[in-house]
Order: sequence, then C-alpha cells, then structure tokens
Amino acid sequence: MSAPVSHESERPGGPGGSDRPGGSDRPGGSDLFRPLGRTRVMGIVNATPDSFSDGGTYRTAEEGGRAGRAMWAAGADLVDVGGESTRPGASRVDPAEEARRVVPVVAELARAGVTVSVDTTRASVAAAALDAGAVLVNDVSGAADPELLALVAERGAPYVLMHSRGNSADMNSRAVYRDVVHEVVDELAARLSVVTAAGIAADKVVVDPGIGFAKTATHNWRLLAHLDCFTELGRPLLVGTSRKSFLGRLLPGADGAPRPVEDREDATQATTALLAAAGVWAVRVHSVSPAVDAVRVVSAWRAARSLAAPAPARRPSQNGAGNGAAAASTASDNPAGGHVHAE
Ligand code: PMM
Repeated sequence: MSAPVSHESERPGGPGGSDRPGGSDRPGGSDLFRPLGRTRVMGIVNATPDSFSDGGTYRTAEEGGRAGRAMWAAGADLVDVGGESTRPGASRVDPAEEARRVVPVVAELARAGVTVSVDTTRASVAAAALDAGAVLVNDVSGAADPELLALVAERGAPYVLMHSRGNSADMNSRAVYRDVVHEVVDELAARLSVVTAAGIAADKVVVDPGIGFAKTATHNWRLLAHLDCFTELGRPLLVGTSRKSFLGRLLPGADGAPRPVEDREDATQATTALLAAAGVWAVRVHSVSPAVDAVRVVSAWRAARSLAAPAPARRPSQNGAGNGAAAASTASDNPAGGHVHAE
C-alpha cells in the first residue's frame, strides 16, 4: 500500500496543486500507472439510451464527444465510453449496435487528445475501440469472456477487472455473501489468475470491487469501509459509486422513496473524498469538476498531514491529558482505515 500524496506542495499553486485542465500531471495511455500522488478522475460517457443515470443524454456521437471533451477540460484524467447499459434488468444490445454507439465517440475523443477507456464486455467492441484510440479496456463482466481476454492480451492494453456475479438479469439474486469483503477479494484474486493465464500482464490490471454489481446497499458500504483489504491483490483500485442506488437509499425523501438519481451528486462527492483519502487509483464519476475539486481538497489535507511540522501540541488541559491525546491522534494517519494501492 503506497502513501499517495508526497509532493503536492511542490506543484505550482501549493498544496493540492494547480494540476487542473491541461496540467502536466495528466498522463496519457502509456503512462496510466505513473505515480501522481493523487487519485485519478475517470469521467463517464454512456452512449446508451437506457443507462441509469445518463442514459439518453448523448444521442449522437457529437454530443458524446462534446461531453467527453468537456470532462477532459474540467480535469478528468480519463474518459470512459460505454455503449451498453449494465443496470440490473437491462437487455443486451447487439455487438454491432454497441460498436456503432461507442466507436465514433472514442475516435473523436482520441483525436482531441483525450485519454479514453472503453466500457465493454465484448472482444469485437474492444478491438474496434482500441483501433479508434482507446487505451484501456474496462470490463464489468469480471473477465467472463476468454475472447475479450485474448484480445486485450494480444494488444497489450491495460485492463480493468471488475468484480461481479452473473449478468444484469440475475446479479441481484446472486448478492448473497457471508463475508462480502473477503469473498469479493478472493473472487477477484481468482479472476486475476484467469486474466494473467490468458496472457494479460499483471502489471496492466486495475481491480474494481464493482459497487452495485451483485451487491446490496449493505454490501457496498462494507466494501467501501474496508478497501484496505484489497491491497493484498497488489493492483491499483478503481471504484465507481457515482449516483448509484445505495446513495439514493441512504437519503430517502419525506415519503421514504430513495433520492432520485439526479439528486445524488453531493453524496457522490462525499464518497469521492473518502475514496481519495483512502488512496484509490481512480474514481469513476458522471460529474467531473466537483470530483476534481474533491481530490484536490484531499491532496491538500494529506500534504498538510504528511509534510508539515508535527501536529501542533495541544495546550495542557486542566486534567493534564493534553499531549497524550495529541500523540494518539497523529499516530493514526488515515481516518479511512489505511491507504489502498494508489499507484
Ligand atoms: N459502474 C457502471 C458501469 N461501468 N465500470 C467500472 N469499472 N466500475 C463501475 O463501478 C461501473 C463500471 C454502472 O454505472 P453507469 O451505468 O452510470 O456507467
């Protein structure tokens, strides 16, 4: 587990850095794993009619491209383009239709210099997207398709291995765990072996706990609270909480109904800050600008904790407990329970 933030105050702009739009710390495709000392922000463009949050928003390649470029301008490190909804119950689209949705958006973004990942479970779509300039394959199936793995291995592309069980038709019924954290870690470890046996280099793999995929809200919270357990996989961690239903359930309206998707943005940024403080490699978000800000806030906070002089001594209190308490609070440097693999 690395301590992600160590050089923030050396950046122009001081702690937190002025690494916003166009900054030199946004590495391109071949450099995805270069240590940045902060969590990356992956923007989401779903070129689908039916994704749970942004489905139907980008009806043409131009609209998808414009949205992706705006995310890049807002400071995204990557833009993830998908053409098939993965929400529970969604029906599958024909691979040719998925490619028709995704490839022009990928091509336009790559032409504009944006670092693009493709969110697909299919080899044919991944191949076309890589041809069009994508640099990372984001596979939410949990490495279900040997053809996709063979393609990624052959191209030498970085690969996101996300935990899931089943498919969108049956994932809810498979959300049954005795110990969700260790079962998800163990299942990811097993899939990581499959991925490397297929020829994908371990050092090109990012792992993802798959928030909301075959998980209840309680499972999601447990995973988020114990991300440090994922360090044993030895790979960077990507986490996607953006606007997901467990946030809606946490924040019901007066009528008890879950908060609607469009009103989950503030809660999403709270999770972004927690994830950045936990040191994850990247967060996957619909709204980039507040996530970039949240990451910068965490960077400044961490820089102040790790680089500054020791925490100011407490004034001795009347009962004489002062300095002991200060020492105890600085000894535990991470309120999120330990840094997870950031780089
Ligand atoms: N979530 C969704 C889609 N793709 N990919 C990864 N790696 N991790 C996720 O959590 C994830 C994903 C579902 O959200 P969306 O429909 O808003 O894209």
